[in-house]
Amino acid sequence: MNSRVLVCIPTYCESENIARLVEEIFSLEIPGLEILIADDASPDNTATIAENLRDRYPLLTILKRKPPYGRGAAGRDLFLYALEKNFDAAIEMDADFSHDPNSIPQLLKALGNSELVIGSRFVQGGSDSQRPKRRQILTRWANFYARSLLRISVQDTNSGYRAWSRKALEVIEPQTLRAQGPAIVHEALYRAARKKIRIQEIPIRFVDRKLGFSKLNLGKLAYGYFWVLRLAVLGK
Ligand SMILES: Nc1nc2c(ncn2[C@@H]2O[C@H](COP(=O)(O)OP(=O)(O)OP(=O)(O)O)[C@@H](O)[C@H]2O)c(=O)[nH]1
Ligand SMILES: [Mg+2]
Repeated sequence: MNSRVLVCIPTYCESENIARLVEEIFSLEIPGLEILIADDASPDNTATIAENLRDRYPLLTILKRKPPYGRGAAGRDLFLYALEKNFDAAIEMDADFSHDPNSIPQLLKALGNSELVIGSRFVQGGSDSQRPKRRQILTRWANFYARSLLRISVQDTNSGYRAWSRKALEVIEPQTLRAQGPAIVHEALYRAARKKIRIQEIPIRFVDRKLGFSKLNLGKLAYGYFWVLRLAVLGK
């Protein structure tokens, strides 16, 4: 029997990206693959655009989220759906094409001999060379900060491009994840590492978004740093 894989995509104002992303993922023709989009009432009609694709792609589901909104809360709902619907694996990725959908087969292949696979910019063969230098430095610094404080021997702790086995998802207990913002990537990884989940990194080429706008701002960045510190101090 083929395993069932859920590609989990949080969206806020991704109207210019979402249709092509869904098309590209389904064109990979991976047996057992479904897509779940968790949208936070995007005013640019991202959810409606996605819903209109359902005639062509019945294996696409759209979760129109209610408050509390946020990347973290959406991520938690995506994981919970994967567990509730008994998927064997879940892939989380951004909607802005910074994560190349063509890496999905490699992520799934690597999941064959590990429990959590991270698409990494900082292992051999990976890259983050196309974004403005300022953004690259910011990411490097945030990564150094998280690795040191959380004592996780993963090269790219910030990556939101990951494949989770069902076991790894169960172990992190998504229902109790608390970060509302992007720091959910650290919270989830921290739990997986503490529970001795087998983690593997594979190289990805990370590129800047071409369409739409970044939702990362100073407030979210500061909140992320605070969250990592909080995790390191409290251990949960
Ligand atoms: N549901 C939901 N999704 C969000 C929210 N904020 C961001 N996202 C999605 O999360 C993914 C990552 O967001 P981006 O805005 O690209 O942020 P980023 O990748 O951390 O930052 P950049 O490198 O500047 O693009 C994208 O798919 C966004 O649409 C949110 O509040 N709710
Ligand atoms: Mg992005």
